[in-house]
Amino acid sequence: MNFARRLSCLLAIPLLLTGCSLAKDGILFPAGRVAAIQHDHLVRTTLLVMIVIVPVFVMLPVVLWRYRLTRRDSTYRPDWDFAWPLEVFIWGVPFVIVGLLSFSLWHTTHRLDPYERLDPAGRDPLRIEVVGLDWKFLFIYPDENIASVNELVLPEGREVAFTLTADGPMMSFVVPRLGSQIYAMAGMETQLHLLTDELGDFRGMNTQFNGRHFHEQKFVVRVRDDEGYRDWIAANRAGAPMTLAAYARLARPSTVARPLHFGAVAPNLFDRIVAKYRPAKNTAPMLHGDAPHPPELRPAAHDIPAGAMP
Ligand SMILES: [Cu+2]
Repeated sequence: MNFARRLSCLLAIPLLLTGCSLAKDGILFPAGRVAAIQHDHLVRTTLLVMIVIVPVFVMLPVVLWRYRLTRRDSTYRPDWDFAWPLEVFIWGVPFVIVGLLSFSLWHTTHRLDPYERLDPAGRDPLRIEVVGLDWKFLFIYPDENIASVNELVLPEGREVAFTLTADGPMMSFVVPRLGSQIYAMAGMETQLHLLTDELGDFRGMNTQFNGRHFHEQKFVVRVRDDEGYRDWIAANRAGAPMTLAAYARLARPSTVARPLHFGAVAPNLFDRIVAKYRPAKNTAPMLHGDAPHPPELRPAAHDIPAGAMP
């Protein structure tokens, strides 16, 4: 293989590696306000760091070639030890870049505080309660009194205020195209605010390893216009109610083949799930006495078939 062909093969590698992004998924294709800010931050950071990386990667082979052992005519200055302009350049550029990166990161981090409201008009956000289960996600719409499993439908352009918890091990709730990574833990509540600005179906998942069926803990996020959202709510109402017994069954480690829909939700279900991991009142915190116990954990015997839920 000649040099040119070898070089073109080498250049093809990064091209092949971009294969994953051709699916138009992930942070490079933001579909919401938060993801857009994260995307811009990523691009800005990459460009800033390129100021250092590109010259190094270009000059390293050039210098190696120019001062190679077999070359006799390059200038060689053994007495050289210090030069102010060079020192200022070598230390000054990284200093300025680190400063800019710090400022950019500080600024972006504060803009992306998941507890902060996003809607500039201050309209009421849509409230959704998320419960991370082994190995599915339960979404409760408290204002609509409905719930779904592994299907999250959001109205376009409306701020969504999530409250998250887990009933089992720690979960990491991620919808890459909405820019949303946040952890959920048993007995605790986390908040997350998102604003969608593109219609479509997006991939969501748990990225915190939680056992055997971890890779199946995925869900679909459907961003719909107001009419589509209303239709989904209406269709969802036909589902069976999510009683405490139905929830207890759902919470057992298992996977669901298709999204499930529930037409009503037991009162304060989310708060009950969070409270389950708190010691009962008037009980010494470390004593287990009559404190509620976490659900029994055992491997999934079989998948719950869709529609089999009461
Ligand atoms: Cu925590």
